[in-house]
Amino acid sequence: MLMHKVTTLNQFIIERQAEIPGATGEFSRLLHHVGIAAKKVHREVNKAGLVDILGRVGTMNVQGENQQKLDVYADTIFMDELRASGECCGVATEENEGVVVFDEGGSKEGKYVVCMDPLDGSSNIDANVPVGTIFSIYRRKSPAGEPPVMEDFLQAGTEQLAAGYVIYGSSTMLVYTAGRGVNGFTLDISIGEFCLSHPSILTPAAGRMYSINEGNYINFPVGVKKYIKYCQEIDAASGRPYTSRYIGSLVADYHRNMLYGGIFLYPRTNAYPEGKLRLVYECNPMAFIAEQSGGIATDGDRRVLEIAPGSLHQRVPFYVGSRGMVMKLTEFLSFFNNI
Ligand code: AHM
Ligand code: MG
Repeated sequence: MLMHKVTTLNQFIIERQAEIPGATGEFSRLLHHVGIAAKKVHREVNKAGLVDILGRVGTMNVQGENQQKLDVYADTIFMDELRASGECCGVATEENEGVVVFDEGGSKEGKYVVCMDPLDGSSNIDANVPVGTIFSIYRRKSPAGEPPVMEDFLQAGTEQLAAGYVIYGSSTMLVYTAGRGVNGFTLDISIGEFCLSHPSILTPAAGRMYSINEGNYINFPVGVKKYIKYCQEIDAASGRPYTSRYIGSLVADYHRNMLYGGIFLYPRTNAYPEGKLRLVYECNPMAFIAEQSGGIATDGDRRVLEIAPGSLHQRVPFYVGSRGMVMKLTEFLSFFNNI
């Protein structure tokens, strides 16, 4: 019988490490631990309906949103694994107001900091809708051996060493980039390993799907309203009308659009005058992946990766996806001065 060669995430990380000049095993070890945490969260997400882990835990996160039990669980798991790696000196997550400093053992000497949303889209959990983990890895600016400082976490997205997401969907996938393309790994539960299933992902330049919460239409900037109407117009030559698809779970919406070609939009609204999504641990990692797969990410005025973050939980408008679609949107936005 012909056997296919399977590349596991760990093999892949090690092989890639050898290709990067000056890379050490530390970075690989960190990614390895991200993979372990992802498997643990996968396990809990999959049995969530069977045990009393669903539902709100009763506390609010720093943004005043109800925390769900799985949010708390995922936050703890990732935190524990990153601490255990010994390579990470601190973490910023959606669930914690400030940064969490790891000052025990080797962690103090860790060269890296991680920014993450441990379980994005958690309001969907009760309905069995895909949720995701989003992460971003930076090299610290402060000297190793000392506690990390805010500057380590507030670096522009262009400084990311690696970024990725895990989607807990019909199968669980880990997708990441370390600046040399985007690769996707599907969790094979029979062997408990993430296996390379989507090598060198490139998003179509001309997509045909748009994803936006149209319930907020009245509050959108004029350029976004006009762009939505443009997507809905009939024009056989350019494949319009486009298809509207919106799950309300960033990782799932983004992942589908990246594979099929599309644009995801979260503009400023009345409820979220700065935009809803968080620059540091939601938009920047997705933007890095988008660019590495041939797409674009903008806040309407600026390349997302070049925005200097002012605070950990800063929100920005977010437009990401296929190059042709995002370019067209920005034409509309600039024509109407992005207001
Ligand atoms: P969360 O971090 O509280 O889960 O919120 C982020 C989520 C994203 O996954 C998704 O893109 C967005 O919120 C959906 O927002 P809305 O329900 O306003 O359309
Ligand atoms: Mg989130």
